[in-house]
Amino acid sequence: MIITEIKENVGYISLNDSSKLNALSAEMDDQIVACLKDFEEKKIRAVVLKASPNRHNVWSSGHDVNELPVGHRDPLGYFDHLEVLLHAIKRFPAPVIAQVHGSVWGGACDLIMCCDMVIADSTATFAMTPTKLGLPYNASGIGHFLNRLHLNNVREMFFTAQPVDAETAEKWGIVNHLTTEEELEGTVEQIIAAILNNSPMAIAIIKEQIRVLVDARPLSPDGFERIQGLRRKVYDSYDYAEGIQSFKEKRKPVFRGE
Ligand code: YXS
Repeated sequence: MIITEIKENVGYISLNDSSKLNALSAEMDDQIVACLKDFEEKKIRAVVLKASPNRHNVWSSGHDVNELPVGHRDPLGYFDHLEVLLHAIKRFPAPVIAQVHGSVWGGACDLIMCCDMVIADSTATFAMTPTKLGLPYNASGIGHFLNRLHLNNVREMFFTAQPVDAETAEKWGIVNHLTTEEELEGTVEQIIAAILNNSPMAIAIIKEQIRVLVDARPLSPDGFERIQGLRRKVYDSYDYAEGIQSFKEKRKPVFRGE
């Protein structure tokens, strides 16, 4: 599912499941989480998350749709394997840098948003797809986008589910640096070289402070319960079942708004 490597205190993780275009299956999520635990024990100073090239030029096709519950169960609960992976990335005590070549879809977009930095080349696109499946994204996931992008751009990504091209992604702030395909690796290595010059303890603490500060959103109990109730309405809906079914049948969904 993944290829891992350690070179001079830097850990490299390559998504490597070309059969489903690096879909973030539970197995792949768990392997990345286990690798991060190993990297932490080895006091790795930076992690690069990238994808092995595939014929479809897809970095990751997002959550494995075949593993999504077909209704009547929260599809993105706190302990869903993908959510556990996102927590692990946010809490890893060193910078996690996404190196992106190719298209990024759905839950993989959220994964990118949880990385500390994103370096992408001109082939990169980013699509946020829950509405394509009639799926109620979760509050923490939407928060990852709100922490990074202007509100109007967050709405455009979620409401259109259209891929955002590399140049727009840089303009919107999804990407730290946009490079040519040839410059991608070199640019990532330059960022890492600068990181390795600095105190790993100070970096780890400042990363955790940033996480605590950006995740600190006041939410009333009524607000929490309203969000959960609205999400249940969606994952219990005809539209969600139709979204999943249409993907599996490789046809365009016909939504009813109920
Ligand atoms: O038909 P076979 O068996 O060869 O399998 C096909 C696809 O079914 C499979 N595949 C996936 N399997 C599980 N989960 C996926 N996310 C997924 N994506 C693809 O990979 C094989 C090759 O795909 P194919 O023939 O469509 O390749 P293509 O080059 O024509 O198109 C590549 C994509 C990525 C444009 C296309 O596969 C696609 O649109 N995939 C779905 C992207 C997407 O909507 N992902 C979001 C998943 S749901 C999620 O992440 C969150 C829950 S949410 O939606 O809330 O964000």
